[in-house]
Amino acid sequence: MLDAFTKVVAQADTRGEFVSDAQIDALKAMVSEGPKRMDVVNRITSNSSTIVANAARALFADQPQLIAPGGNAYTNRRMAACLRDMEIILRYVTYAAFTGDASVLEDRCLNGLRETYSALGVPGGSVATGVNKMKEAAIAIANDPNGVTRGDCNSLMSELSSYFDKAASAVG
Ligand code: PEB
Repeated sequence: MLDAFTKVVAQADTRGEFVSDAQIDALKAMVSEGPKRMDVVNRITSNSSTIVANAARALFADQPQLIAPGGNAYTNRRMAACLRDMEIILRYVTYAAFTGDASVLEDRCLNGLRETYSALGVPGGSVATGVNKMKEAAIAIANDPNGVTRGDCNSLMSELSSYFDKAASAVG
């Protein structure tokens, strides 16, 4: 598991180079935007149940066959597993946003997930749809300008989107 700093060091060390000015500038910018990043993580974390529940509801409204007899989320056991999976994915997205690096998400959550789903018969495309719904909800909450000092969060939001996109494309 890496964060934005250890990633730069690991890459520089592999090449036997010093950390470059451009890399230092990028990390400096990340530090100066630290409070925004923490706020984003905090907002998503404290709204995680709502994000998961609403995304799941929207997924089942779009794909009612999942909860019909024979569907992959049919029975309480499978429904619970599905909600749990969405929560796990969201949790790892918040870790990636916190550390500013996707490796924790990739190594500990997405690695092998497609194969797990295909072995279980869980439709990966539907999981990807669920992840996209969580992405919309999470960004709406994280980027809500009400009740906070307004600032430019565009680059943080596109970084956050990229973690959801990675998760969706890992299974979809
Ligand atoms: C991944 N998901 C399931 C299992 C595993 C994961 C390992 C099998 C074991 C179990 O049932 O608990 N676990 C999960 C994960 C990590 C992990 C992400 C990362 C670290 O350790 N069914 C649907 C929807 C979708 C879904 C499309 C969006 O119809 C999910 C939710 N996952 C789902 C279901 C099961 C499952 C298991 C229904 C149970 C499948 C079954 O037993 O038939």
